[in-house]
Amino acid sequence: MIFPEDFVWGAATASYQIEGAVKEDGRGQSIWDIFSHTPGKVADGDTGDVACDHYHRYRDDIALMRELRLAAYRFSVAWPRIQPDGEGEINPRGLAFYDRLVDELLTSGISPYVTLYHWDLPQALEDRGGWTNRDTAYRFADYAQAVHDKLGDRVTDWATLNEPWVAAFLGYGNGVHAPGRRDPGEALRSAHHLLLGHGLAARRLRESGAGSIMLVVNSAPVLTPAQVNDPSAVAGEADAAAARRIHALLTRQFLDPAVYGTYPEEVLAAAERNGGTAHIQDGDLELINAPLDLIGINYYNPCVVEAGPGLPADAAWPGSEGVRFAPADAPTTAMGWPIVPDGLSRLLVRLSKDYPQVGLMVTENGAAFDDVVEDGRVHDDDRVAYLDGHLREVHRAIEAGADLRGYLVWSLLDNFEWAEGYRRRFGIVHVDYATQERMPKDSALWYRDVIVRNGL
Ligand code: GBH
Repeated sequence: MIFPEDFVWGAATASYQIEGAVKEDGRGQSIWDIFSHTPGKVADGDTGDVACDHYHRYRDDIALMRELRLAAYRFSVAWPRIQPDGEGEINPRGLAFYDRLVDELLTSGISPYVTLYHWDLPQALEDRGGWTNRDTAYRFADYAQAVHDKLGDRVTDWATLNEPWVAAFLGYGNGVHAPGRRDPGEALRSAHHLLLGHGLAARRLRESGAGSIMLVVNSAPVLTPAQVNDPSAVAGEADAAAARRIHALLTRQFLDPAVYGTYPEEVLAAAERNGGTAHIQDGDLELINAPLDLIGINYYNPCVVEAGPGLPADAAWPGSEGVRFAPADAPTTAMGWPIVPDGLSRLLVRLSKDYPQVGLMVTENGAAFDDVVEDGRVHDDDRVAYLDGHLREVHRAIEAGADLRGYLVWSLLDNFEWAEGYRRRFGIVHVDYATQERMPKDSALWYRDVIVRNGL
């Protein structure tokens, strides 16, 4: 099973999950500093204060990437390192870190993929309403410009936002993520302002000569229970309607405005029921519809739903009234997420048909398992099987005609898994947090061989 010659192989991380050094070189606070230090918000009271100490160890980490033969490394920039107050003055010491990181990557022959926002909003902006405040979108565009001004001579591949669905609906909807607010109307408004921020930033990046601009979404095929193990199962009308609505709320809410400048009617209906649509101003959709090179897809598991007459909306899913979120008949990871590899090919083929003018890249895929260190090794056959199964589906999607440019595993390192803290390990490289020692798991060595062969 050989992949296209120019297929990009790599790994991904995010600033707050790996950097640590939260008080260094003038970094301001982010909503995740405040949230993780609030008792009861993160498992075991974990915080990103030290994380993988990547801020100090990036050289060694890049040496490791090189040993693993990665061609690409996707990382995110911490906005509060660049603008401690979220606006105005640029902090040169914060920018300098990413400058060193990019230079070290390029020297090592690894292409940097820069994500501008992976959820660490400056707390100073949250104090003014965060993403519920329209002004945050404009502040984001200014910040994006500042980062591009510094790195744009060497970085060609840019992503604006990581998973705006999660930022809006877990951050402001069910409150499981920072800033921990719970209001369906605020969540929908935040989603719109995130999109506006994307459009404004994408335009600024384009004008500044950025090579490639991407929006990264968490997406999933939305299936009925019977479709999990039987892709050809035909759903009844009520179940099919539930699945269509959830697909609109999860994926089309972001990709339709970005690619076509339109909102699905399901999103407008959800807004109507939760405070109205006044936050969607004339001209916004045109701004959001900025030319896009790539859609980044983060895939972990399918979304399984059926009709649930009379059920209220889930807090993370305003507009999901009458839908039941159902378990999947499939084995699960340590997160409890079902393992359905062919969900990835089903998703990629569908997106390549729905958005044919934009290329696709798998920007995250991976799994947490209960790793065991034995004689200084982690024999994570479960993770190898997960990755192998999903890569076969990536290959299948390419054969079916999807314009798929690359695959980035989540994650390079075990790291701070948001509300789950350090107890959930997604890395292909094990991190001993007591010593900060890194040790490639069997999955990392397996992945290196896949990259070298450009195939399975
Ligand atoms: C990604 O998010 C992140 O980008 C990354 O930072 C993170 O570490 C990684 O994945 C692993 O979690 O059906 O309401 O229960 C994953 C986002 C989206 C996963 C929503 C679980 C379930 C939503 N996720 N999803 S719900």
